[in-house]
Amino acid sequence: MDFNEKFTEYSGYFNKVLTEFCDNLTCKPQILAESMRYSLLLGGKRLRPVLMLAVGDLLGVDRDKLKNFALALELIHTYSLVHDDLPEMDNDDFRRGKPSNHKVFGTGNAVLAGDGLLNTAYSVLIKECRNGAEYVSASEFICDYAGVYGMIGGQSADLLHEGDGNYSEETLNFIYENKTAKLLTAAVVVPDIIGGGKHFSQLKTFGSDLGYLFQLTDDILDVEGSFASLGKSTGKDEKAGKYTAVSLYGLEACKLRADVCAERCRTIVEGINGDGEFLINFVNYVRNRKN
Ligand code: GRG
Repeated sequence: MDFNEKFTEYSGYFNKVLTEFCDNLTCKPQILAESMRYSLLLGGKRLRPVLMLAVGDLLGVDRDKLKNFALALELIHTYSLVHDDLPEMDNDDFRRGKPSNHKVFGTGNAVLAGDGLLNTAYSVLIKECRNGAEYVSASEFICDYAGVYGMIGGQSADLLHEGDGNYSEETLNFIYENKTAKLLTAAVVVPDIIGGGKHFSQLKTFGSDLGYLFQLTDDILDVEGSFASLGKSTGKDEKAGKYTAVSLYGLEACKLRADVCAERCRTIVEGINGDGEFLINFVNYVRNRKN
């Protein structure tokens, strides 16, 4: 199977899990379930679930053991996008090429849809904890990395420094590491925790490097990408005077940094016993992505 076929196989498996979850979402009033479903089924790339399943395959961890962790992570990721698009945050009218949640359901409902997605993710994780100590550890890891010492902390720093024009490289790294890299790190570390934790530190570093690479390519795409391929507005960072890796290092230096980061990721995968071909191609895909 080539990379695209394998990617489609992983995302197809996950989309079935997600569709079943959406079909069983019967909360009332109807608008709550509808707005949660809207953002979940808007057509995301499912990068985090795909990564989790692929690392599971590399380590020999059954995907049935991972599917609810992948679901929880995608629920958390989707809530973060719904809240990030709000006028009080990044103020984006489009997401994945379609109107953002608040443009369809209104700001109040979008806040609640995000809250509902996050809260339900924790219900899913708490249920997983009944399966044993390693499931508790994996759930704890996701909570920590999505929370105030993770993604929320990164978003808070981003909001705090918005409009500063420029700030230290250290602050920029803090934002990227927490806002972007921590959820990707959770995706690759959870299969290892479930599988016995043999490659914990290698995979933590892989997640951190992959997250930085992802954010670098995000900054590059904001300059070089198009609405047609990204499904969201471009050129926003420069217009808003936002400090990014591109404004700090320049476009070409950013590309070089992305290359170095991708190489570090590939080296880590090569150091793990097993078939790492898909993950190496995943790194190349993130480096060269157009959306
Ligand atoms: C609101 C707590 C809170 C956090 C928001 C999502 C986010 C954190 C910020 C968005 C800004 C941004 C561009 C972050 C980079 C990483 C990211 C989450 C990109 C979008 O992820 P993809 O490409 O999205 O995986 P799809 O649509 O494919 O699911």
